[in-house]
Amino acid sequence: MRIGIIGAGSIGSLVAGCLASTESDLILYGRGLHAAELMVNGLTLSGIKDDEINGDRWEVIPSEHPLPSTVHSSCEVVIFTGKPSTDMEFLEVGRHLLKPDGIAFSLSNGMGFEEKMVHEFGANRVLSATTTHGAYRPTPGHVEWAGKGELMLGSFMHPYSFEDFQQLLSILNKSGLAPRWVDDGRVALWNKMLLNIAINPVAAVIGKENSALLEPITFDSVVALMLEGVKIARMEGIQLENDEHLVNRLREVLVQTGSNYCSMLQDVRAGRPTEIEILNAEICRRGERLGVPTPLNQLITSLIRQLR
Ligand code: KPL
Repeated sequence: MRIGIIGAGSIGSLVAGCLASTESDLILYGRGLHAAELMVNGLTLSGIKDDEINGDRWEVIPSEHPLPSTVHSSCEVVIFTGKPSTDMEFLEVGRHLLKPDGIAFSLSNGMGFEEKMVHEFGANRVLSATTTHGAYRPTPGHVEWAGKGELMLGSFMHPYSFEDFQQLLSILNKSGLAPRWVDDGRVALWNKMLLNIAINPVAAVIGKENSALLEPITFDSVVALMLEGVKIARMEGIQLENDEHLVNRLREVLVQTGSNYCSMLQDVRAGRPTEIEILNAEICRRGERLGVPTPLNQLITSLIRQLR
């Protein structure tokens, strides 16, 4: 099976590094020094798994180069693992790589990209997916697998079942990425979204690790932000667990990731664009469409926009 990974950053390189131990054929699309390292010297993987993967294990397409015609319509699966500002470029690369009956999914945080994929490729070629694996890049060509999570895959608009993706799930399983099929992938997407809209912007504003959000007054604000999103999800017909369960899950994640500096805080500190537009701003947009006010998400969105 040929798999294209579009956006070979931390998570993309982790996925590629894990898939390298399977029989899959890999194409990576990335930018800058990191992509150059992946192409010439390969990848050093450390943390949960230590490995050295040779640069000839995959074909790297640097974003600075034109897309080669040799890889046109060659991938059975395309996995998007990139940042929001590059959506259009990524979709174009996906269109170039995917076979006419290929399947696409994204492991990025936030919501809205699945709809864009559906628009681009068709509803029956898009799955919803999320991951709780944690990874960062200490240096170009090196990825630290910091937290072992799982990779959830499920139906987005087209109702698929586990049996339809046995080969892909078995490759992902062999790779160590701990795949789990969920019948309604949209619920999994929303569950991750709810955690990210609550934790990420507040941790980014106060500039502290996740455990600081467990302080009672801060925790109440974090919960209130999440519950605005819960309302939107339910109005969209998503069957979530009850509020008490969702709040307990939020607390649990804050405890489990207590020493983490969340991705939005890392982006703010590095001067990179944040994911606010596909997280809290997306909640506001959906609220506007439904006529549901989302004042806390609006407030935190404008605070984060001003942190740039
Ligand atoms: O997904 C995360 C992130 O940092 O983006 C959480 C779960 C909040 C962990 O830090």
